[in-house]
Amino acid sequence: MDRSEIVHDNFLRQVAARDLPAGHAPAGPLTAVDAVMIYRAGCLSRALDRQSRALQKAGQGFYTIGSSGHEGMAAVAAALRPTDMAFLHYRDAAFQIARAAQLPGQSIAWDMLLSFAASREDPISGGRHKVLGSRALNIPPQTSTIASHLPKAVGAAYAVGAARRLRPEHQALPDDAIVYCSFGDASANHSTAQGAFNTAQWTAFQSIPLPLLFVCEDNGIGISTRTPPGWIAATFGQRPGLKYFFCNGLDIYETYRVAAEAARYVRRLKKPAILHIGTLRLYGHAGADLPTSYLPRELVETEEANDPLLHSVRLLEQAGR
Ligand SMILES: Cc1ncc(C[n+]2csc(CCOP(=O)(O)OP(=O)(O)O)c2C)c(N)n1
Ligand SMILES: [Mg+2]
Repeated sequence: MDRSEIVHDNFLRQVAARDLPAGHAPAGPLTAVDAVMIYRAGCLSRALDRQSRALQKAGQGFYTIGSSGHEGMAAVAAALRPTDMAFLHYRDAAFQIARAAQLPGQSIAWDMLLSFAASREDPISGGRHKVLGSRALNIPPQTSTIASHLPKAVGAAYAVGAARRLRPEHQALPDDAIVYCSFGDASANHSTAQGAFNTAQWTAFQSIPLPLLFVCEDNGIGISTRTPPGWIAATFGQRPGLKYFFCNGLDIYETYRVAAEAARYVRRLKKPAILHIGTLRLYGHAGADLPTSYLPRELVETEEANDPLLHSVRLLEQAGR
């Protein structure tokens, strides 16, 4: 059976039986309204992943790399402003959906489905490819060429300070905007990514403003190659000029709290930071691959048992929502 069906069946059965994975109690500044919005964004993201597979089977969709396991990114979006330009990892559907909830008049599910179907009416790619992105939401569209968006994000963050110094030119973002840039744990090793981190650090080291929040979505794997345990914390924990934060991406309360703290740091000091988010990847890399062919079945099942949506149901219930 397809792992996406297994995850879906587990979700329905476990929610009905209140058989939910254990974890910390909800804590922090996340409001009830935002907690529910974040959960709903995660549910829509999950439904779109399932729909992309159905569309592919029907010959109507062409892209199945999904966001399942990364639903906690909705909590990061909630901690930012829609004017904070966001360069997104391809698993950030929940981020985009949550950001759409911050602006009136958005039809985000429809727009994303047009993209899945490679429709020429897709407002962001015109049908060229399935991409995340939205002009209204300040999400420039990216390809899935890993790490290619990191140098662009560094440039955009530099431009926030440059626009202030060179009035009245090029003032595309508010003076107190920050730039957000997410990527996967394997992408972090790419030389293009390394060049972007170094440029950000080199700039910050000289106290040149660079309000940039990097986010590493660490699901422990890149396609079928596992990241050595502890690598992301080890490599990012002590970089000069790049402050390190960590949160558990399965906990929307913790993710919101730490993302808000990291965003506040970047916004106030106009210095770059990196938020390392512990997450997991459900259903393999894309529709075409079978994770149990390259990972031990027990590991796949342990991750499925930690479905972030199940954690969110528990957290919302514990918070009395
Ligand atoms: C420049 C480039 N090289 C290789 C690939 C093929 N590729 C697609 S996804 C991926 C691994 C990404 O892993 P990670 O950054 O951990 O993100 P995840 O899919 O786990 O969220 C690779 C190597 C690519 N898309 N772009
Ligand atoms: Mg990964």
